[in-house]
Amino acid sequence: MVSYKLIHPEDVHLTEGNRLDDDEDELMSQSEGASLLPRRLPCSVTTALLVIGCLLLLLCGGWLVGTMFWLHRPSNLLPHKHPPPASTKANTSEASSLFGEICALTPETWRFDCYPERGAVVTREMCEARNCCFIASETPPSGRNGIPWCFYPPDFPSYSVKSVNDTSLGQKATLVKDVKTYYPADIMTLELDVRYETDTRLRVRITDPSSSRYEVPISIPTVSKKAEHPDYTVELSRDRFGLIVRRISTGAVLLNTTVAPLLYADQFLQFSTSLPTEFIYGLGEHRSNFLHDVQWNTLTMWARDVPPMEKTNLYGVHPFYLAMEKEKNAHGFFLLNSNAMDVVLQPAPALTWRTIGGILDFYVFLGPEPGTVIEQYLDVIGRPAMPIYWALGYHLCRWGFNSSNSTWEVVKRMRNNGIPQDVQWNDIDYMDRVLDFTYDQTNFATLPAMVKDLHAHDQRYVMVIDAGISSVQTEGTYWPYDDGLKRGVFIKDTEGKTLIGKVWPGLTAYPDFSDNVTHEWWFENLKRFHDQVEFDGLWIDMNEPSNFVDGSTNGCPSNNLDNPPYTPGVLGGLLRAKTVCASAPQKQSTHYNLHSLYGLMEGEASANALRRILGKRPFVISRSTFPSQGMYTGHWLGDNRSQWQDLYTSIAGILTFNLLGIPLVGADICGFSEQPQEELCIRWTQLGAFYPFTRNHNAIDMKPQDPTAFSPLASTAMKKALLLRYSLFPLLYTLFHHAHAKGHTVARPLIFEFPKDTKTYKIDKQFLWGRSLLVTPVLEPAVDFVEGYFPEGLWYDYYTGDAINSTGEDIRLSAPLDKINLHLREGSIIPTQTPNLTLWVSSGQPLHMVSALSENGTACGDLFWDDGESLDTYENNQYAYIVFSVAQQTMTSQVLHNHLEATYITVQSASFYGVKEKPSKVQVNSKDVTFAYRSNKVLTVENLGLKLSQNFTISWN
Ligand code: MIG
Repeated sequence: MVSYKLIHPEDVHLTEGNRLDDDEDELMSQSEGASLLPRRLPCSVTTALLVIGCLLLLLCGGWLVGTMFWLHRPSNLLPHKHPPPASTKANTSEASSLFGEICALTPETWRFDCYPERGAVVTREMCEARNCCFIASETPPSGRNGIPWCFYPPDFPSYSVKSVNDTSLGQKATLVKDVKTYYPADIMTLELDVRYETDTRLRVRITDPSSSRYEVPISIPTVSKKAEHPDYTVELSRDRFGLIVRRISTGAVLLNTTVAPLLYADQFLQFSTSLPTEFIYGLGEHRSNFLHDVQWNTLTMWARDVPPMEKTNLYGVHPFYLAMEKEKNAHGFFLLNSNAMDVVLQPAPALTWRTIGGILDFYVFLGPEPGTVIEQYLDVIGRPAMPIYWALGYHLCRWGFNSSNSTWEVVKRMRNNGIPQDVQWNDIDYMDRVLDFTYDQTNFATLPAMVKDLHAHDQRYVMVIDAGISSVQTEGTYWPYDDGLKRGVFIKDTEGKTLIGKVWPGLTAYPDFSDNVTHEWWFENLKRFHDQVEFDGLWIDMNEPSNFVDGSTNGCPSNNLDNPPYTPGVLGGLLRAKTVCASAPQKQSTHYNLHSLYGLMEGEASANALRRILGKRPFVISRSTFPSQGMYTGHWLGDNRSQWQDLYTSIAGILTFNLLGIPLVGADICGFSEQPQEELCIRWTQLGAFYPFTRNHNAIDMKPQDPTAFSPLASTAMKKALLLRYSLFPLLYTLFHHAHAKGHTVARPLIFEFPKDTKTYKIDKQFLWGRSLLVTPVLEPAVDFVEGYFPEGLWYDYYTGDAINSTGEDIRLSAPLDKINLHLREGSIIPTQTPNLTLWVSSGQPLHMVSALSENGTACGDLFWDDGESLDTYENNQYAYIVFSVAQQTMTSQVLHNHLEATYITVQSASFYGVKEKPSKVQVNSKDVTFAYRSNKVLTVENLGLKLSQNFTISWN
């Protein structure tokens, strides 16, 4: 009997308390021995070490850390000793009561749902027909989000391992089973392929060796050589197939799929794993806190047009999570699968992947820091594009400007008020009868002129393009449809007729972006429209794709794609809900498989078209997203509301998308639907000034909410926030460079910089830009203060240089209506710039260096600079890169790469926070200069006129 407790005998953690704060001190000291990462910024006491420290951090991003000191241990595929499986055919009452007792031994938190069908009130009969355990628990059978009443017994028929063979990358094994499950088309023989791709990356594929199945068509690295010193081991449980992946350095179990059976039927693929702790992040796109709730929380993935709400599938799909271990290491997990799926989190803690197609193809990333996990994930899916400079300016949009003149009016009001604005947008109301690639010749007659005027003011223009193409215009009057039809670019139904749905222009056809022919047609449409309106970037909306009718105007046929044996918990209950029929064939596969890739494929087509038309870095913002999207587009969080709650949840959304490789992300500032209060809009503009992508957007019929629409006091406060953002452009641009070059996050959760401090694990009311600028926004009405958490160490008020010496505590900060709190972490240097009304103008202005000295007087920072718009400047070496450091009372600037573009910039002033004593003299390049020293230990030197392209020193004593 007792042996049945051992459903997961390998995982010693399962029986222990899993809370991270248990034995914190002990864990701390254990992990510190093993880790090379200091708790503070790695600025060393001597200059030499300092430079190495800065270089390592900035150039290598921590890659070197962690790989050197672990001894190579041959990974093994150990046979596993398990209790013999009990009979599931309980013929006698004795046997069935035995079965009942076995079931009762499974703790509630470890029950893996055997009856996930929505709406089904599962009865004992239904459950036992599946050979599963039935125990009605106290909570009602809420199906998706409660303790399952019907769950797998430990001996549920599963695969066993028949043979294991070495391969050049690892091992292959055959998995077989002889009992079918309750879903049709069980695949009884599987191939398992374990690939030790790198020391920090494991890939596992489980496929059908007898026939090939759909695989996600994104390009991923191929590896030809097995990792030599993997940080992990892989063990195989043979009698009942399961995989256990451990981190060698700590023994932590990162993956243990023996906790529940593997199911692998044609349209039902499922496995579960224990999680080392309840600290789990990622799994977009969902509206939630940054830290996911593991209390029976099902997150369904299937691209869907719906205003964000909790616990529903939303616009994008990202089957990736980052998890923290007890030892405070991080790892990542990516299931490369695009079919509709449920991800079930339960308090064991454990996680179940339940997908209805494709194959099981997954990666484990060993980190061990949160940031390196993301780098490793982006090594697989692709790193984000370097944005064109003005992408980082202020964007103003609304649905319902209603005319080009009223759009233009707002632009002019912004200019007259001296409020920064780089980009003006239009929503669908610019179009003629909402037809893509047209504009309303009456109400938007002056659109081309407005765009010319924007360009004359170094401003840019972006307009929306929807996915659906009107299919009912008189033949010969609407080229996009006529020509698309000729070239066969539209998605067809199963009978080969163009599939017709309904969106804003009425009846529409949907371009099949999985076909290259469509990309060419898309390019030509954009080119033709660009000949009329010289737009600079694209907003691609409704690309889930969205449909006002379910499936098509003819519904969907009844077949196993439109009505699969199991449908994940998608909003609306059916795959066709508010989109096109799953059965629709597309060039590369069925819509069933490709649905959630629609936004990715349209994004790629759009970015490539812009490259060709403009010859510059493409700017595209997409609503629907999938892994790899960051290579082509940014994202906004969709149709939020003008509510304080939406202000708060936007932070989690932004942080999550930074983990998912789409750092160019923002929420609609001041809220999309509903009318924002002035106070909310001020606070939102302040927070929004720190979204990597900053756009104010508003729904039709709502009152104007641009910065000029409010009282002078309000618009002054908003202007102040935006000027602040513009002054930080050199820092933000540099952070995007690191995202592009190394896969770093831009808007960064505190846990990424302070993984040893468990108090940061839940924080989603504050965040960092990069490693050092802490943003603490006000998220509630009627307050003039805000509480923020300050990890242990010195922090400096960005505006004054006043120091806070935190022991790792919550600190109350003053936050009058016109202020957002910003703090600089000790040890950092950031480049800032005199702001102007556009980034183009700002970008020629002088720099101001702000250094926040650590306790021992050191700091480091860097700057990436190029012409802001040319393609592939980093790849083509057309950029400047400068590293700054402070040690022994000397700031040094070191030009590591020098491209002519940077020579026109000067460094005009430098401030040093935390200079303990008033210097007697200050020298710049060994010449005495005047300086100011304030009692709060801030040293400032001005009027420097230093060329950025030449090394310099500033020293004091
Ligand atoms: O069905 O284009 O999320 O930003 O303003 C609504 C009109 C279509 C949805 C987008 C929103 C945009 C709106 N669009």
